[in-house]
Amino acid sequence: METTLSKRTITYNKEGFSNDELIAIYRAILKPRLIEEKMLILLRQGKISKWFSGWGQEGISVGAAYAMKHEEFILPMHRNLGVFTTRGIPLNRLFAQFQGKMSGFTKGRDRSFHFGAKDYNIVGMISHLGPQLGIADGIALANKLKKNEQATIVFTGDGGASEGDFHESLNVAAVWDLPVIFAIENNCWGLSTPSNEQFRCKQFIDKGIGYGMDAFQVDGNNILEVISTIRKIANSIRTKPRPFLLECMTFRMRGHEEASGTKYYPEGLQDEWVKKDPVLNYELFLEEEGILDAGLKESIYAEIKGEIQAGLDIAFAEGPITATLDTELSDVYAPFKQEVKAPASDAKTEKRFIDAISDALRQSMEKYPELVIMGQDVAEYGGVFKVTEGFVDQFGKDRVRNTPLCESAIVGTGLGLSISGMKAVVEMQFADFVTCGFNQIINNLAKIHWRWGQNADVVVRMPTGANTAAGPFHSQSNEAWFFHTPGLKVVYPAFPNDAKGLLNAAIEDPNPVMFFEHKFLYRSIRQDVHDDYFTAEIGKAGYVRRGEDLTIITYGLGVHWAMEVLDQHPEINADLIDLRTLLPLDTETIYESVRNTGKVLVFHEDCMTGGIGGEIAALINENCFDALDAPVKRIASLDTPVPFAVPLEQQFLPLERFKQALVELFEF
Ligand SMILES: Cc1ncc(C[n+]2csc(CCOP(=O)(O)OP(=O)(O)O)c2C)c(N)n1
Repeated sequence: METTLSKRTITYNKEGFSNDELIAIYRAILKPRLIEEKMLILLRQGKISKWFSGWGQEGISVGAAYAMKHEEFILPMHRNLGVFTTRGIPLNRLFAQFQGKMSGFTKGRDRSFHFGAKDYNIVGMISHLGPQLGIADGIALANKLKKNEQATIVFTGDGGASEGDFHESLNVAAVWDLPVIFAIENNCWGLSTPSNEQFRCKQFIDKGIGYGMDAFQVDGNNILEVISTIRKIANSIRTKPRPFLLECMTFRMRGHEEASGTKYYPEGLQDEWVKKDPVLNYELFLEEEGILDAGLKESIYAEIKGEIQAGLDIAFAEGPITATLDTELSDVYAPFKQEVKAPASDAKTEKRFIDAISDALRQSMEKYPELVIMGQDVAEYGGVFKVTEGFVDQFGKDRVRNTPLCESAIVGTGLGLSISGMKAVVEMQFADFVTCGFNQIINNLAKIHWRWGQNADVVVRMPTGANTAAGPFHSQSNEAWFFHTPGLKVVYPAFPNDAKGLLNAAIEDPNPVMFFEHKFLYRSIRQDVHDDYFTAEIGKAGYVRRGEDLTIITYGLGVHWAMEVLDQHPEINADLIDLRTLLPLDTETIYESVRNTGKVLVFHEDCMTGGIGGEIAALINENCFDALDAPVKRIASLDTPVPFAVPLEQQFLPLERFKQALVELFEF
């Protein structure tokens, strides 16, 4: 790679920049370049793992970080080393991060730039690229609601902009007038794929009009143009919140990552772009202007190289990380010791399941002014199940937000709110639609605390389940998808009082909670529910009935089916356990009961294969084998999608098979 240029090809406008500032910008743009030079050597020596080069794109990273205020959030991508250095991240920690060492930002759990640093107001990416954009919406929403006159900038590549998250996030930002800058680094390639195989529009700014958003294009290699443009946009949106699309034209000089090479680049293309190098052009400009002389240049080089070497010395001196089981396990969740809150009085009112949910939401909204509810049609319409009816009148539209159809962006927005110290409840219109927000839940909400210590204070409400003749896309039981994911909590009440107490508890908990509400129960069951605010313990199962013949372990609608069938069999005295929380699972209660009865039937509405019943059966086998008088029995729905027609759905559901299995186990 070239280290000098004989002729400048970029024209700079230094109006508004003092000479001192121009030199400060020089220091800032030179630093990531010199780090890269060093990294490439270390990579060849096998001393660091993967490296995603930002060589040739420094004008954008550095320019953006330079233009934004320190207290404003930046959400960078994999080529934005310059964001981290310009924000002043200590280099020893950065290098320790690349080496998987303890003093990095993820305790060795994640690599390269996959980390955030709250002290520096940086939220790092996950590998999936696009989800960053939705998080930026949430941070921008928090800024807007707090009226703190802050802007946010989030990056995407031209390839990442093909993801659905790009569309969803820009659309939400436009509809909600969020103060966020979507910076697209258009470096012409996504891995080996050139732009003409990635998108059909001529340029990204053409998309602005489609989103109803202003769009600017800049020469991303011209750092002064980048800074001036971002300053102008940020200044404007701080006081008049709205999003902007900023397309930064540039080129990726090196391979996608160092090992993958650049064979697919047409001959001569890289040579053309060398002439447009953002660092060398700027250096030449300062020299031509008489702002940078040989002595100053030499001392700046020496100073930065010294800083890099000092950082490397510290990072290399640090020993490899020690694996500690306790730390690994305990960091999965944000530390939180639930204090169960009793209601202030004994007053109770008979309520349907749905009213209890509504009650909890209302009282939590009163308790937490920083809580925001988001979902499709949740505002004036009150949600399709009317859970939030009347909420807009009481809490206003800022806090009860109708969303466009975009589950991924909205879950991401919830996370962004949490990063900004707020709380979010996201309503899935039906639990089935969570598939469209799956990535944000599984890869962002669930892992973010373990990765870099940021909690995700988001509750996702999941109206779930069948028995309503609603067909395969409005009936699924999908709790097992989340049960399998460390970092989430999965709550699934069966009674109105539990629903209220557990929903309040879920909102109180700073961790992400998937809250399942069975739609069939919404209006079919009633119970006396405490009027006052209270919480129930997350992670605690309950006995609905006690008996010594056998144990039934179930949750949700299964509890009510089991009660109904037991009523028809007065000769069977069963322990009926309502799990209430699936993750963390109350194994203590399960084992206690199984040891008392010796026979166990695990029963759920979800399909058999890969269902939670399999896990519970395995745990019982491993932990209570000596207490068992019969094989653990599982009863579940058929391994098919959920059918629409009533006779098909009833055959699919497990009730009839449960009746038979219960008697057989009793007689075993
Ligand atoms: C969802 C997803 N699909 C595929 C990949 C693999 N991948 C990583 S980066 C990349 C190309 C990204 O191109 P672009 O967004 O233009 O950014 P650039 O690397 O050019 O800076 C691909 C395909 C991924 N990380 N995530």
